Amino acid sequence: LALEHDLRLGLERNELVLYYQPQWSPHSHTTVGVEALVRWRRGDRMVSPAEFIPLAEETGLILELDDWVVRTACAQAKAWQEANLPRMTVSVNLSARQFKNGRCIELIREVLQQSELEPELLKVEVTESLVMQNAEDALMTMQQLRQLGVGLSMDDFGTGYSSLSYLKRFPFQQLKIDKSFVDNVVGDREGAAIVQAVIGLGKTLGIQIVAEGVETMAQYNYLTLAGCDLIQGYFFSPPLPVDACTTFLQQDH
Ligand code: G
Ligand code: G
Ligand code: NA
Ligand code: MN
Repeated sequence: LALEHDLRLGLERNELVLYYQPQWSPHSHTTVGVEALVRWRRGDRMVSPAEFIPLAEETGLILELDDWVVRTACAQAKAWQEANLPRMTVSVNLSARQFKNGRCIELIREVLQQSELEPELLKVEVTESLVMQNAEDALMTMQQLRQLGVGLSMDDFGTGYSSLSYLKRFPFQQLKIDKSFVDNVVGDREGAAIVQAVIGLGKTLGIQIVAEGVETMAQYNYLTLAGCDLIQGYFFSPPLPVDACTTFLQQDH
């Protein structure tokens, strides 16, 4: 396959880049974290991971790709710290494949050691559907990550089929309300009620709540008033190339 061949070469030729999307705390009025999102600079085009992650997963290239993502994100977080920026977490997305076979444990242990990043500053985002594929294995991997001191975030919350009891059973410190719910908080009573219930649940269980895909002032105001802990989305900032993100973080405090 041409695309597979190109992606393999792309990895070797350093054509992959990480963008970073700031996460804003309305409470402290600072950026307290970033999510690393991979892009592929293919010729003069920026290719979205939606186009190549599925292929990478089919072919096994995802292991190398995730490896690169974790190393790059941790090194960058460490560099920001050494540049005396405020403490900031960095979140990475891991594929199901990396997560299920527990391979990510060794990878993350090694990368934390090499980068000398405090484990607490790394968060691993896991989707609901991934957890559901094999709950027992996923739980074991999560417990091992927690033992390393790494944070766990449930991504795309509300889009899968997980029961609410999973929130209690799995050691998540953070839950990300999917954009599809954020889209409906303004002017939709039921949409607003769902989001408020999730925020309330987070408070009760001691889980930090992040709203994803916040695009408008009205959404921002609503979510902030409802007690949402962190805001992520175009309203605050799109995912940024590393230099633009550094500038953003310097101006932000
Ligand atoms: O940034 P964007 O909206 O284009 O991302 C599209 C999808 O790709 C999202 O579901 C996101 O979670 C996923 N994604 C982004 N970066 C990574 C990555 O580094 N690894 C994996 N496995 N998925 C990623
Ligand atoms: O699946 P995951 O939640 O990791 O992916 C987040 C995706 O959402 C990324 O591809 C990112 O580029 C995108 N994104 C981030 N903020 C916004 C936003 O405000 N609006 C839209 N439409 N997409 C966003
Ligand atoms: Na994510
Ligand atoms: Mn998400």
